[in-house]
Order: sequence, then C-alpha cells, then structure tokens
Amino acid sequence: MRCRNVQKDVDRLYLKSAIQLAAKGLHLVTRNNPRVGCLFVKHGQVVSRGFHRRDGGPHAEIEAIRNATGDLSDCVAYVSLEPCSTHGRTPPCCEALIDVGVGRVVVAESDPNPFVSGQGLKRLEKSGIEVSIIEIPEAESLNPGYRKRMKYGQPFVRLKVGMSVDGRVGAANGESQWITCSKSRIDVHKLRARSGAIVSGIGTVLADDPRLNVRLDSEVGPSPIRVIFDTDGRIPPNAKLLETESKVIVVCRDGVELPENFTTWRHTSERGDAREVVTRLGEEGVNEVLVEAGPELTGTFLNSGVWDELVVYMAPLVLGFEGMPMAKVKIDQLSDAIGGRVASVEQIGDDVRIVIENVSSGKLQTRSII
Ligand code: AOF
Ligand code: ZN
Repeated sequence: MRCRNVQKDVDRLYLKSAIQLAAKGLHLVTRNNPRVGCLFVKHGQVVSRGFHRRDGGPHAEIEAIRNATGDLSDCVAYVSLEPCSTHGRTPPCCEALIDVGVGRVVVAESDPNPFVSGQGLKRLEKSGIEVSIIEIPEAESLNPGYRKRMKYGQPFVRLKVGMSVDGRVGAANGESQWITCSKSRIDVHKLRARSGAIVSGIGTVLADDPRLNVRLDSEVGPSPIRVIFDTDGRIPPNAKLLETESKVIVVCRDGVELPENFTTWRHTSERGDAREVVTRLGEEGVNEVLVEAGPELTGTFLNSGVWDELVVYMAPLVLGFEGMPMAKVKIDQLSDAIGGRVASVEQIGDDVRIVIENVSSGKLQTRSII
C-alpha cells in the first residue's frame, strides 16, 4: 500500500513536469489543438521530453519519441493529455507509443475530444500497456478553450479592459492611450498570443487605429484572426489592422458594401450579436477569444453573458466622473449587477491585474491560468 502511494507521488511529480512542458506551447498552439507535454522515464531517469509546438504539427508524444536518443522499451510515458487514437492531421499517438514498446502510460486528464475520449487509453490497455489517470488541475487550466469547445462547441471568451481605479477607460476628452503601464501592455500581448481570435469594435478602430496583432520578443504561433463589429461598414480601407498579417472579419449588417478583400459576416438583426459571433468562431475551430474593445462592445459582451473571464488592468489613477466608463451596461439595482469570482490578483508593473471568472456562464468548468 505504502509502495503504491509512493509510486503515485512520483507519478504526480513527473506529470507536473509534463504539464510544464505543455505550457511551453501556450503562445505557440493558439488555434484549435490542446497544449500537451510528454516525458519518458526509464529506470527512474528522464530519458526524453517533448511538447506540442504548433497546430497541425507533431503531437507531444511524437516530439518526445523523436527527441529520444536511446531505446524506449518498457519506459513510462507521462502525458498531460490522453494520447490520441484517431487519425487527424497526424497519425494516432497511441500506435506510436505501442510501437516503441512503452510499458506504462500515465496521463493527467482524458481527452475531451469526443472522438478520442477514453478510446486512447482503451487502445493502449488492449495492447497490454498499464494506464492510469492522475487528475491534476493545472492540466485542465492550460486548455480552457480546447476543453470548452470540445464539450460545447464554444470557445473560451476572455474580456480585457485597462482602466483607472474609478473604472474609466478614457478621459473626458476621449484620450485613452495609455492608461496602463508598459508591463501591462506586454501582458496583454501575451493574452493576444494565446488567442485564436481578437474581437474589437469599429469605435476602437476609428479612435485608436490599433494593429491588434502580437508583438512579443518570444516565438509565437500564427497571428490571431481579427473580428471587428462594424454594423455600418465604416472600417477605413487604410486601417492599420489591415496592414498586419492574418484575416480581418467585419461583422456588419446585410447590404453594407465593402471592398472584396474583406471577409464579412452579415447579421440580419440591427446589431452584431456577441453570442452568434462567438458560436461562429467556435465553428471555425477557435479555442480562445480575446475581446479588446471599448465601452460599447465590452458592454454587449457583458450583457449577453457570453464571457468566461474578465481581465482587468487597473492603473492607480482617477479619471473622474466624466471619463469614459469601462462598459456601457445599465444596471438599475444591485441585484442585477454583473459579476463573478476573483480568480487572481497580481501587481503588474505600476498596475494591478484582476482576473474575474464568470461563474454563472454554466459552461466554465475550467479555470484558465494566465
Ligand atoms: C495528443 N498529443 O500533443 C495533441 C493531441 O489534427 P491533429 O492530428 O493535430 O489532431 C488533433 C487532435 O489530437 C486533438 O483534437 C486532440 O484530440 C489530439 N491532440 N493529442 O495526444 C498532442 N495535440
Ligand atoms: Zn496524438
């Protein structure tokens, strides 16, 4: 009994290392796949490591097999996610693990992908490999979008605001750049880097002419798709966000004419619908969506309830009652307030970052770590 417990503790430690490896893919695997790490241990020694580096590329297990210099027979494979059993863009990892003669496989969670879930472990067991799941919450929190999309077809939606302590995102004269400090802005680029799509509104495009791309010194995955809520098609053809790589989707009403190089999503209702757009992004295979918008669209998202996480960067400033509020929402009584639960509070440079999770979305079963 004692021996078994010791083994479980050892397994847990190695799995945590596999999860740390998976985290290396946080800004690289940014569209539709999960971030996954894999570790091979033989005679108590780590003999190889690998992690999933890009959507459509080799999975973590294959990377670890390729990185191995010696024989892998009878080793233990620690994988942060159940190995896949199906042919996707790459062949099934189960078969590769069986082929190299792995003796035991330990995973931190089963794959929420309905085509794989449980099947991977079954396939391994069938060929005589001992399998076990040791649940480690960090494994789930690496992939909030992947998990949500696999279960409900919907991406994980993160709203970001940079504001003063009195909840203002701009001064009375409309000036809004820059309220938060440079460290916060780098942090926002990390949020962008992990997202498959960034959503913003025409108000922000006209006021700030943002590029809405990822600017980090470290290696990043493909640039996020940009989605602009622009009911009347006012987006200028020379907007800076059109100069940067990756697709721009304009959400506008039927009948609006835009140059052919724009991808348009038409809505028949008067205004763009947050829920509809998010659902559509889920259909496009986007795991995580970042909403970086002004009061109007942030308000639309908060009102619709279609958000999982609100990331607030709060600068130690007061901008006064005539400043622009963070969200255009009308709350008549306290009991109607929109809220959530504080997941973390951290000082970032001169600002404070507060992460609030939406506990009433019902679909959030996974905490994200940022
Ligand atoms: C793993 N390890 O590193 C990843 C897995 O189209 P593909 O071939 O990339 O397959 C995508 C599916 O493979 C994905 O939905 C998930 O079930 C699994 N991803 N599995 O064992 C990995 N990235
Ligand atoms: Zn795989």
